[in-house]
Amino acid sequence: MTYLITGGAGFIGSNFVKHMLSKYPEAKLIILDALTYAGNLGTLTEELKNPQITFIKGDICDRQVTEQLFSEHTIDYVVNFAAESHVDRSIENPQLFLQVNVLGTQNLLDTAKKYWTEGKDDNNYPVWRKGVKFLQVSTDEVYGSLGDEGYFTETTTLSPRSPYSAAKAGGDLIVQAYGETYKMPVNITRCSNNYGPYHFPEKLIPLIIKNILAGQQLPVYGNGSNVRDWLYVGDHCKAIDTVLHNGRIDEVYNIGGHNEKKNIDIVKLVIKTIHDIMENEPEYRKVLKKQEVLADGTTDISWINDNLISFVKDRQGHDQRYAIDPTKISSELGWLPETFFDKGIVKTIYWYLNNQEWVEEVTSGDYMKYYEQMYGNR
Ligand code: NAD
Ligand code: TDX
Repeated sequence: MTYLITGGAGFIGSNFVKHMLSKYPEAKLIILDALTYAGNLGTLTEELKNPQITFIKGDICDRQVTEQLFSEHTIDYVVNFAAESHVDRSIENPQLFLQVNVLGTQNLLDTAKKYWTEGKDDNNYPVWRKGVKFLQVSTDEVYGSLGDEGYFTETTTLSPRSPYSAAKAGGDLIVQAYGETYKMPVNITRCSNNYGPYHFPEKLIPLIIKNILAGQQLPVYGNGSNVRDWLYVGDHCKAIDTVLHNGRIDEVYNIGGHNEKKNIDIVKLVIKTIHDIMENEPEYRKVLKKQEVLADGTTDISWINDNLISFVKDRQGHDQRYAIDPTKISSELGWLPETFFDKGIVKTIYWYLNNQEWVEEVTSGDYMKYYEQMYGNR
C-alpha cells in the first residue's frame, strides 16, 4: 500500500510517520510537506534513511506538485495533516489559513479525484478505484466552545470561532462535499489537543517547558481557567490508523480521551514535574539555561516554582472549553486511549529534557521574532 502523508514533518504528522513505519514496515510512505516554520526534517532524520519513504518538499496548494506526485506514484490513501495549525497566528494572518486549510485541501481532493477515478457510472458519478480513501485530519475546535457542561459529538453543529477553526471547518466541509457530490471515499477525524514529542514550542505545553528551562516567565492567557481535553499524540496516531483502515466511508469520528484540564493546572503540573526531576536527578540540571551555582557547588533550582507564572492579556475570542465524546470511535472501532495523562506528561517532559538539540534547531529560525512579537521581551 502507498500512503501520501501531507504535513508529515510537523508534530502529529511525524509521529504518524513513525507509527506507520513500525507497524507496517512494507508500506510505502510519501511525505509531502512545505517545510514551513512548523515542519522540520530534523524530526525525521532516521526515517528518511528508510527506502520505504519518499520525501517531497512542496505545497498542498500547488497543483503542479500534487499532479506530479499522483502521476508518479500509485497512491492508495491520503492522510491530510498539512495545515496552518496555530490559533494565535491565525488571528494575525487569517488569509494564509484559508489558503492552506481550505484551498490546499480542495486541491488535494481534486488531484486525488483525477487520478483515483476511472470513468462514470450510469448516474454520472465517478467510478472510484477500489480501496482508495482520503482522510482529513481535523480538530474539535470546529465545534466551537463549550460552557461548564456537555461534550462535542459527531452531530454537534459546526460553530468555529477563530480564523484557524473556521478554516479547518471549511476544509472539513469541502471534504464532505466531495464525499456527497462525487461519492469520493472519505473520512474526517476530529481530535482534541495533542501533546507529546516533537510538539513545536509555540503551543502551550512545549512553550512552558522551554521557558521553565530558560528561567523565563510562563505566559498564561486570561486567568488560566480555559479547559482543553488532552490526548497523547501516539494515541491520536493509532486512532487515525484505525479510522483509515476500518472506518465506515463518509463518517466523521471524534477522537479524545476524557482528559480535561484547566490551563493553569497544566502549567503548575509542568513546573512541579520539572522541579522534581531536577531535585531527584541532578544530572538534568545541566539542561537549565539559567545556571546559578550555590555555595555548595550545586545549581540552584529554588526559582522553579509558581512565581514563574505570568497572567497575560487573553487571546482574542479565546474558546473557554473543549471536551470530546469519543463514544463512536470506541464502540464502533474499538479504539481507546492507552496513555494516562500523568504518565504521558512525564514522558513528554523527559523527551524535551533529552532532546534539547531538536528544540534549539526548530527555534533557531524565525521563532524568536515571532516570540517577541507575541509576548514582548518577557
Ligand atoms: P504542525 O503545525 O506541527 O504541522 C503542520 C505541518 O504541515 C508542518 O510540517 C508544515 O510544514 C506543513 N504544512 C503547512 N502548510 C503546508 C502546505 N501548504 N503544504 C504542505 N505542507 C504544509 O501541526 P500539527 O499540530 O502536527 O497538526 C497536524 C494536523 O492535525 C493539522 O491539520 C491540525 O489542524 C490537526 N490537529 C492538530 C491538533 C493539535 O493538538 N496539534 C489537534 C487536532 C487536530
Ligand atoms: O502562551 C500560551 N498561553 C496560554 O495560556 C499559549 C500558546 C496558549 N495558552 C492557552 C490557550 C489555550 O487555551 O493554552 C491553551 C492551549 O493553547 P494552544 O497550545 O495554542 O492550543 P489550542 O489553541 O487549544 O489549539 C491546539 O489544539 C487544537 C492546536 O494548536 C490546534 O492545532 C488543534 O486543532
